[in-house]
Amino acid sequence: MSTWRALAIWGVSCSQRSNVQAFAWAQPCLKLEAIFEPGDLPDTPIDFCPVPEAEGTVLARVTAIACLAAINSATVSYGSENEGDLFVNLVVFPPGRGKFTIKSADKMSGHTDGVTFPLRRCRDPLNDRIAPSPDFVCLSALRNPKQVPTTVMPLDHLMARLSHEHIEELQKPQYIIGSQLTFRDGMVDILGDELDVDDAQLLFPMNGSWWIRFSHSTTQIADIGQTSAQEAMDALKHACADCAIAVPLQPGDIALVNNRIALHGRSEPGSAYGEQTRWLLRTYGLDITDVDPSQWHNGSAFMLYP
Ligand SMILES: O=C(O)CCC(=O)C(=O)O
Ligand SMILES: [Fe+2]
Repeated sequence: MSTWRALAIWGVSCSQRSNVQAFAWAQPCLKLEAIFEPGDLPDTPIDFCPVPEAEGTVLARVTAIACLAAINSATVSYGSENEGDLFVNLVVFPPGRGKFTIKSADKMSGHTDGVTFPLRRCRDPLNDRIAPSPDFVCLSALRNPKQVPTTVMPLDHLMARLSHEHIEELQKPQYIIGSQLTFRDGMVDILGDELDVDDAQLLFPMNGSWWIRFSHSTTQIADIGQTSAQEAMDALKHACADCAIAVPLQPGDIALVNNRIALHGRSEPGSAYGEQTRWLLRTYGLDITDVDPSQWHNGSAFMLYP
């Protein structure tokens, strides 16, 4: 039931922490089964915040932080999303919250989280303070009675379905990426406007491999005349549909989804909310070695800018 048992069953020599980290970094999604005891929990909340104080949510959070630390990731948030809370509830919202209600009950197509933020060790072209997107999306399952799966699309599987021409196109700065819904209001407060990325590249060669950033719902081509850019993005979307692996999380499981070498999404939770309905906690992991002091919110040890 411990992180260390989970590490031990990976079947590699785990005596060295760097081996563990390298192994973890090679996995599009690391599912740690029954890694914490969910215990007694209140009814499923109906908003991102706050996470209810209960033994089960404390164990979920402590375990998530420990698992991320084991792979050299700090547990972080962004001030522009849910007011910077380090952990948020991923739950279905009741009617009356507009787009948030609709999205909360719907499936999600493949995306990386924090998609308008630069990759680690890169900078936003217009604002040096913008921190990198997360390396890991950490999902701790508290309830999932209908076994609604999170979905993971490994980048190497996607690449195998793309032509050489598509791969070339996806590396060109010819896309526009818009902000994801959960960040929009906070970005307006902090930056004065939503953060969009013009001239965005989606696919990046990285140490002999590839990293990606993409969101089905917020990415478009910059120039509508560029059919080759559109075709490459369409091919990526088709590949996502073919490559989605279902990862149904059970209470007590934690998934560390690699936000560089995988896209993720989920199946449809449906409109039932509260009571004993699906409840995940989400936080983010990031190797903060190269994060500049200016990329933190003033005085915070975990909240990144914006
Ligand atoms: O609900 C899930 O399984 C994943 C949700 C997700 O990817 C998100 O909220 O960005
Ligand atoms: Fe996500």
